[in-house]
Amino acid sequence: MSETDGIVETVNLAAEEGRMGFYDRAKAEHLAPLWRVLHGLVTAEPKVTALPAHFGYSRIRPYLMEACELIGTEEAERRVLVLENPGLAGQSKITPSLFCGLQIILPGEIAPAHKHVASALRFIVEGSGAYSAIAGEKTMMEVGDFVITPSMTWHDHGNESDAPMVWIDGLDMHMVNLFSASFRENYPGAVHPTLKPEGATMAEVGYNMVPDGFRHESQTSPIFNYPYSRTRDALDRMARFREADVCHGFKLNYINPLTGASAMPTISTAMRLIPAGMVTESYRSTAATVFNLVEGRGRVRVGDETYTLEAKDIFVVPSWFPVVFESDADMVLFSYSDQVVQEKLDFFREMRGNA
Ligand code: GTQ
Repeated sequence: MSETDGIVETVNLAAEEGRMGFYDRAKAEHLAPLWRVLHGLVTAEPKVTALPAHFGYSRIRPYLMEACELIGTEEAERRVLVLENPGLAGQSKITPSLFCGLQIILPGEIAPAHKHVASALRFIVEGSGAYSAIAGEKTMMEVGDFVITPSMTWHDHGNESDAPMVWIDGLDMHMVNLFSASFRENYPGAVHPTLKPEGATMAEVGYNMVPDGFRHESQTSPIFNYPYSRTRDALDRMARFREADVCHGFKLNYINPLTGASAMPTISTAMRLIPAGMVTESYRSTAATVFNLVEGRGRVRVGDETYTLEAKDIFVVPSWFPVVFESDADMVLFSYSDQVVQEKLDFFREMRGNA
């Protein structure tokens, strides 16, 4: 990409020679001619720098185990291997707006308490019996659970089981940093004191009822663990009487039960079931999306790439890349994306089929 790739097509290139002196003098005042860059800034179609990518869990897992031998959670604060988009190397980005990491925590370890403006989601990939403590309430985590750490909320993680626990960390930190709005604090002590018994929040807001006078100021859902057992059950029952969407199969979006809005204000989250034998119609949208295959087997086509998927694999569909799923055995896929932000800002766009 050269400096003038964005030059407006009507600009007379021969005449530009005579304007160079002006451009140089303007530059000294930190002024630049828009007509030399405009069409690189306001493009006719999305200029996508991220690439499709597939992270096979069986290939990655040994690196997570090796990291455990090399560094502890106290020293690292969070023992995470960042999944980097090959088109965005060195930026800790899975897409321009989203972070994706795999965090591993061994029996007896604690990831110390801290809080930050960035919101985080955990999606459990391996193990059981580790907990996340969020604002003083613990939740035990199982494979397929979707757990939320809202903005500026104290959180620590611990593993009380006898096996390693691995989860996906999805964060919106790159959105926060785009606006130079990041703050972080470490808690004085490894763990935050317990303020509520386990299951308290689920009792308050998890049964389509709320305590009289219940108040919740945050835009993030008060529910911070959406257990897989319930999600899976809902998908199963839905698949018995609804038609599958030709592009998405059976797709359920995670919502804030108090408002019906996205469970997190900055990250859209969903779980879908693509029944065995289904080949979806091509779909593309401006929402860059990270997927994790929870169960099942099949393939996904992202642009010109085809990936064979095994359970626990992660893959990325960048903005505006067409995606097609081919399911061999009932595929259950978790996804997170920046769709909700684009919708709020009125620029989300999607295209179904090859239209
Ligand atoms: O668990 O708080 O992967 O703050 C990156 C930043 C995890 C966390 C990450 C974080 C966390």
